[in-house]
Amino acid sequence: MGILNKIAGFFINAFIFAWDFGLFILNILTPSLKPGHVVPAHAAGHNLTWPEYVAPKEGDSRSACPMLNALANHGILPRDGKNISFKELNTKVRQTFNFAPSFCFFVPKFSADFLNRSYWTGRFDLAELSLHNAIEHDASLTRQDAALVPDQGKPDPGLVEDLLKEATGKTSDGSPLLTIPDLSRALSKRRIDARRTNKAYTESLFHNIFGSSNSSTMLTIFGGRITDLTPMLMEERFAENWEPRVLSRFGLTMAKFNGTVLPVEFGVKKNASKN
Ligand code: HEM
Ligand SMILES: *[C@@H]1O[C@H](CO)[C@@H](O)[C@H](O)[C@H]1NC(C)=O
Ligand SMILES: *[C@@H]1O[C@H](CO)[C@@H](O)[C@H](O)[C@H]1NC(C)=O
Ligand SMILES: *[C@@H]1O[C@H](CO)[C@@H](O)[C@H](O)[C@H]1NC(C)=O
Ligand SMILES: *[C@@H]1O[C@H](CO)[C@@H](O)[C@H](O)[C@H]1NC(C)=O
Ligand SMILES: CC(=O)N[C@H]1CO[C@H](CO)[C@@H](O)[C@@H]1O
Ligand SMILES: CC(=O)N[C@H]1CO[C@H](CO)[C@@H](O)[C@@H]1O
Repeated sequence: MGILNKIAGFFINAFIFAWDFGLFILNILTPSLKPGHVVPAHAAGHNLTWPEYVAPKEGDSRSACPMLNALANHGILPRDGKNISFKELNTKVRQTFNFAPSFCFFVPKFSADFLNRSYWTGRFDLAELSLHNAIEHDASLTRQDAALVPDQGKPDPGLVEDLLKEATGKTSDGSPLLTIPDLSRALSKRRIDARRTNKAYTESLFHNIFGSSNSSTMLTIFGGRITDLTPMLMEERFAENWEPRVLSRFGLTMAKFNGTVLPVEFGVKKNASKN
């Protein structure tokens, strides 16, 4: 990457983090959205009704990300998972999951960069996002490592089952709930197991933090609810009447999200050093 690109990158990131922090403050100052009204009018999923789910067909493109695959399975992104613009990814993730616009720009921009494409004009197929050690990394919760299972586009039902049965919490209506310690425990088990079974296993602080971030969305956007996570992780399908559990008017900011991610990652470390 040229020096000018590096300088531009620095300013773009500084701008995104300042923007994100501004939204974090606005969320504190403004009233939350009402349950049942999180997905905006004119977006798929508004009024708790999602477009039809169709399981992926032979030849469709799918990624290592359960939530993005669900967008394609419901036709919110193209059903074949192909020829998607980075800008479209930004919009659809914001409308569907109530992530803040700062986050929804940051991750697709990061993806365009690692695919050497322009965020503004570039297009991609979902499977391309699974480039190993870009975002995709070893010891995921729903996929075997890429060295063992090269097709990262499908969940591994055994791994998903292991994760869901870690849930020790209860919602007020008594249904099972995944908690921060549950997620830390699941991640440390996966890291130990992946290190043992995959000769090509790699781990880095960068990917550990991203692993914790990616999985912490199960606690924030999905509120840890096992009844919603089961169809999402097993079939990459929205539960009936699903909506994001984050009610902040400007969506889930990176600044706020860090408050979940760091305790999860810290919990993994503590558990690992005890053993
Ligand atoms: C904005 C664009 C997004 C991109 C480019 C993206 C990309 C990815 C990729 C490449 C992975 C695989 C990482 C691994 O190896 O485990 C992943 C995992 C994951 N993503 Fe996304 N993602 C995006 C948005 C989202 C959203 C909006 C959510 C939740 C609402 C989400 C939730 C997750 C979860 C829970 C995992 C972990 C799955 C596992 O551990 O097996 N992602 N994502
Ligand atoms: C929202 O959905 C319910 C049933 O799911 C329906 O009765 C109602 O008319 C819908 N409201 C709007 C504004 O579309
Ligand atoms: C991808 O989409 C763009 C914009 O709609 C279109 O111009 C292009 O022909 C498409 N490419 C393929 C391979 O379908
Ligand atoms: C992007 O470009 C870099 C530097 O030229 C290269 O090392 C890398 O393999 C390219 N990545 C992709 C996904 O093509
Ligand atoms: C969130 O944490 C990550 C890594 O821990 C850091 O790189 C990033 O700047 C933080 N984001 C914000 C908005 O504080
Ligand atoms: C939803 C989420 O937290 N996605 C993260 C997954 O990991 C990538 C990079 O490894 C991050 O940029 C995303 O924020
Ligand atoms: C993977 C791992 O070592 N998990 C352990 C985390 O800590 C709990 C309780 O301290 C153990 O029961 C787990 O086996």
